[in-house]
Amino acid sequence: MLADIGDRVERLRNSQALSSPVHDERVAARIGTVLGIAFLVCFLTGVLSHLHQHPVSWLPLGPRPSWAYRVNQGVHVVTGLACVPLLLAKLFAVYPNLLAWPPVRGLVHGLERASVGVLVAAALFQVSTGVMNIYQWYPWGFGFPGVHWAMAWVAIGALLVHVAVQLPAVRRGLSRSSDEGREHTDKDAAARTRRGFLLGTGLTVAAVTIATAGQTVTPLRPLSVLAPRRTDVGPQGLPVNRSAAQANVIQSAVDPAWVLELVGPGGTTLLNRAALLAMPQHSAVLTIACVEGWSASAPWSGVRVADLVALAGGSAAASVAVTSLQERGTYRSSELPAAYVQDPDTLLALRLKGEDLHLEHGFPARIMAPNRPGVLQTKWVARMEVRDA
Ligand SMILES: Nc1nc2c(c(=O)[nH]1)N[C@H]1C(S)=C(S)[C@@H](COP(=O)(O)O)O[C@H]1N2
Ligand SMILES: [Mo]
Repeated sequence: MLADIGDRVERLRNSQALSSPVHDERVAARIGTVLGIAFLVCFLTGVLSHLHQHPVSWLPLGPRPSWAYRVNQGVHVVTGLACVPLLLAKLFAVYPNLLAWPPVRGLVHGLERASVGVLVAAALFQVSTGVMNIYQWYPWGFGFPGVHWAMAWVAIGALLVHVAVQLPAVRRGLSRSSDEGREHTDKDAAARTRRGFLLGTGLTVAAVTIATAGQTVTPLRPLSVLAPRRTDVGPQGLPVNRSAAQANVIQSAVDPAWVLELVGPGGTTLLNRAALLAMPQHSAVLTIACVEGWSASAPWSGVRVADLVALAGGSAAASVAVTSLQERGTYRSSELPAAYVQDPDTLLALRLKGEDLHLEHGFPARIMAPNRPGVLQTKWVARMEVRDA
């Protein structure tokens, strides 16, 4: 019975339908190397993004350089999207190997096969949920960031095992030119097919990159046919991520009785918009750099957070906990570590491009700081609590 299945699988594997010069160690090694590098860069930028959002004492990420998070996140999304065609091409190059019979030859081989299964599943999960997140389509019932973070470790672990096991094959594959053919008769045709497949994969990666990178690289904007966001479209010429209606703040944000509740060692101060506008105003070109890859810079102005901290009686070592009028949702609150608080460009922004802040961009007041993930640029601020170290 088993032998029978084995025979059939073997016949299928060797059949004309499955045979292609593309199912070749050289093709797999080349695509695999590029995929491995893209995956690793995507992983590392993902870890950095996570540490920006969940600060740790051993890696103090600060407000400078101001462009770092935007570049990090652009690279994360670009390399993640590049992994989609690379992963599909790699799977196509090697899939007859997945049909090898018997499927498991002993313990080590079994573990190696299992790690490939985990790798393929985790990589497909990461790229597909990542793409769905960029397009803000959430058909699942779990919180995206937590699961994406956990699965990244599963994927990178399986990748390291896979690379270690396959290193000899990768070396062999890379050292042989993809032109030399094994079969004499159709050697040239096979080499041409392999070259064409590699070229096609490369062009697909380039096309995906060009068609999406314009959401942050302005000169590429006209070519960004696949990018979900145009960074110059929206109220005051900026995109909106979470709208006032989605956050359920349409009424509370325009209530004339709105005051900022500023809590600190010196007690609680209530400041309305007029009082905030009467304080020294500071302007800076600041960037919204969304985790989803798009970013947009504009001139913002408002009160320096450091000035508010001083007013509340906080020291230079104080951090600030920010809470929004928004009553529910992960991004209704954020924390400004001391390094951000002390940066002269960290603002409680009241105006954008010389106009009052649009409701969609966080009216009456929002946090804007350099080198900060978009998710932490809290809109519709209600309360700031100064916490001295
Ligand atoms: N209160 C609140 N602030 C928020 C969010 C939110 O969901 N609630 N979303 C954040 C995210 S994910 C981004 S990218 C920026 C987008 O700012 P914008 O809509 O002004 O472009 O706002 C941030 N501020
Ligand atoms: Mo965002």
